[in-house]
Amino acid sequence: MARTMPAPKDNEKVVFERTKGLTDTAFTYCAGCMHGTVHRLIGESLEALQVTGSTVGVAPVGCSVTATNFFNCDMVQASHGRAAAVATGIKRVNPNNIVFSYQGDGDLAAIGTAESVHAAARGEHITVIFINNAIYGMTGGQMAPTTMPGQITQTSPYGRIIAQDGYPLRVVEMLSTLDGVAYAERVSVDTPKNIRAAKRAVRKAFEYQRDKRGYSIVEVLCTCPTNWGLNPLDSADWMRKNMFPYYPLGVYRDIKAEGFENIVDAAAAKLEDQKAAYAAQVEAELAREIAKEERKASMKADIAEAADSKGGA
Ligand SMILES: Cc1ncc(C[n+]2csc(CCOP(=O)(O)OP(=O)(O)O)c2C)c(N)n1
Ligand code: SF4
Ligand SMILES: [Mg+2]
Repeated sequence: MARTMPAPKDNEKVVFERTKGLTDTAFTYCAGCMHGTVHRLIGESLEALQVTGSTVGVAPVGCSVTATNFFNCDMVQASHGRAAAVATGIKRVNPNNIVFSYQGDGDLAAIGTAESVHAAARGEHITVIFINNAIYGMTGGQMAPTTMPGQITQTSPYGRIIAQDGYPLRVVEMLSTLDGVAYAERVSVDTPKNIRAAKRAVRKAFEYQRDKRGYSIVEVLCTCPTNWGLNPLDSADWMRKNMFPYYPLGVYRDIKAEGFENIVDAAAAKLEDQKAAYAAQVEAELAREIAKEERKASMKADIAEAADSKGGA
C-alpha cells in the first residue's frame, strides 16, 4: 500500500525522514517481525552510499518475497533458494552495479545451500543479507536448518531432536572458512545498540562489494513472533536466551582487518603460509628420519665394537 508523507507545514522542522532507500510502501510483515528493521538498515545503507540507482536486489521465497515492493532499487525475484545464483548472474553482466540477495534461513540454508556455498567459495562480488529466524516463517512455521535443539515447530512438535534431526547450521562460521569470503558478520536487531551495530555491518558489507574486495555476508538473528507463538518482547527474550549462545554475534571474517585489500591477496598470502608450514613439516620429518638413521648407525657401531672387544678378550 503506497503512502505519501504529508509535506511539513511552514512552522514545522523535519527531524526524521524515511530513508530514500525504501519505497513509500507500508510493510506487510507481522507486528514485531524484524524483517522490517533489517529492510530499513539496507535502505539507509544504499541511500548513504548513493547507490539506489545502481543497485539490484534479489528477493527470495519466504516472508520477504514481498521485498520487491519495499526497496527503492531494481528488484528481481528468484525462485526458492536460487538467489545467490541469480545474484551471481546479474553481477557478472553488470559488474559496476551493487547486487545483493536477501534470504531467509529456509531459502539460504536449506534449499539454497549449494548455491550459497559455491557463490561464497567463488568469491562472487555480491552481498548476502541472511535472515536467521530459526524457522520457515512464510509457510506456517516448519523446522529450518537453523531451528534450535528442543525448539517446537510444526514439524518438530516434540522439539528438534538432535539424534533425529541433526545439529543447527552455523552459516557465517561455515562460510567464513572459504577463501572467497571478504567479510562475514553475525548481528541482531533486538536492541538500539545491536541495531546500530547491524547498521554498521550492513553498510560495511556493501562497501566491501563496492571496493571489489570479494563476497560479503551479514547474518541477522531475527524473531518470528507469529510462528514462535510469543509476543514481540518475549520473542526477543527467547532469541537472546536460546539463539545468542548458539549463534554468537561478531565478526567471523574481515580481510581488511587482516591487512588485505581483497580475497585474491588474502588467499595468496594464506597459500604461501600453508606452503611454508608444509615445507617446515616435511623438513622436520626428514630431520627425524636422519636422526633415526644416525641413532641406528651409532647403535650398530656400538654393538660391533662390543663384539670386537669380546673377541679380543
Ligand atoms: C521449490 C520450493 N519448495 C518449497 C517452497 C515452499 N516454501 C515457500 S517459503 C518456504 C520457507 C521460507 O522460510 P525462510 O526462508 O526461513 O523465510 P522466512 O519466511 O522465515 O523469512 C518454503 C518451504 C517453495 N515455494 N518452493
Ligand atoms: S510469519 Fe514470522 S517471519 Fe513472517 S512476517 Fe510474520 S513474524 Fe515475520
Ligand atoms: Mg526463516
